[in-house]
Amino acid sequence: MRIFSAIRPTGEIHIGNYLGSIKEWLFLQDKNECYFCIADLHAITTPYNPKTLRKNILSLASTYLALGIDSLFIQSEVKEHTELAWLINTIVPVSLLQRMTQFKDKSKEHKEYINAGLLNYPVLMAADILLYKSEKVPVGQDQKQHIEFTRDIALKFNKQFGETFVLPEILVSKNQAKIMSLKDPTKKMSKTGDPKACIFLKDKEEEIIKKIMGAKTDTEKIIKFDAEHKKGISNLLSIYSAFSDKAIALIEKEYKDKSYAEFKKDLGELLVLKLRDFKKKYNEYLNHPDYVLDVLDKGKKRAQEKASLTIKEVRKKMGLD
Ligand code: LTN
Repeated sequence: MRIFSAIRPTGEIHIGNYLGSIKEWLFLQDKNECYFCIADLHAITTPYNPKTLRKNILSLASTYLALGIDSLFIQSEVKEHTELAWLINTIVPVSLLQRMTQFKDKSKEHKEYINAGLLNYPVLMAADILLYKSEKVPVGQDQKQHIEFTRDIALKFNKQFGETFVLPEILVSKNQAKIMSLKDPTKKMSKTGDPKACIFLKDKEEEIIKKIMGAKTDTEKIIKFDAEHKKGISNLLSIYSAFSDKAIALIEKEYKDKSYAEFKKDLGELLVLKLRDFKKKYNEYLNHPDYVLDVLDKGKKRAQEKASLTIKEVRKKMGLD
């Protein structure tokens, strides 16, 4: 199967990102033709600092490599992405773009930064996906509308210019853990909220322990999964289970007569141990930028090979060649 996904190089990666998507990519990478992309052209549609963008890209690449993802490339280095985005722009109704949820949300969030790139964000995303004739796109539920948009555009193009694109499908993993904020377990863990509510992969060991010990739980003192009434402890159980590969029922049994404090202490130590290995590898990659650049260059060439074939086909169908 051909698979495409991307992540924007904005901010740090946290355990919610890791358990929610990256772990799944790792699994997919083994058995499929995968294209994983660092979406720098999407990152510049919201306010950002040009002085740190490149550093963020390399840091994100090092993070992925440390986690085992290596079918990696940088979006802006494969020019076919922008070319295809322009070409399909010409069949996209503006009203459709104006109705997209993310556009409306981001426009509210950055009132002074409502640029045409933000409006056209879904078009570039459709180009990312269609360029590789991707069949499946592993993303979070929040991206569902973008994938549906991509299908609609692919269908429209195929009708207008002849069968060209594969209609991609969203891939929602069954065993994907949705990790919630440690301070408000009704909300998703997020890199933009309270830093005490979020564990970043690069957090210091004492920070990890402190954040877990300070996580919100209920007053019942029973370690039991109940996503409705015991959201806090259920979230911690999910994290424990995902990092230990133990079933939640087994963990509940092991902690039957133990306190929340004991459970949190063990969870903190488990995370420290798991993330220690990651951080060691991450630092090695960060200290060897030549190696990282080489991986990205190979990724670029591999992506370009596929992308240029699609562009050729599209140009021909649209009468440009
Ligand atoms: N919009 C996505 C990132 C993204 C993407 C893509 C995901 C850019 N291009 C193509 C899947 C396929 C996000 O913010 N998570």
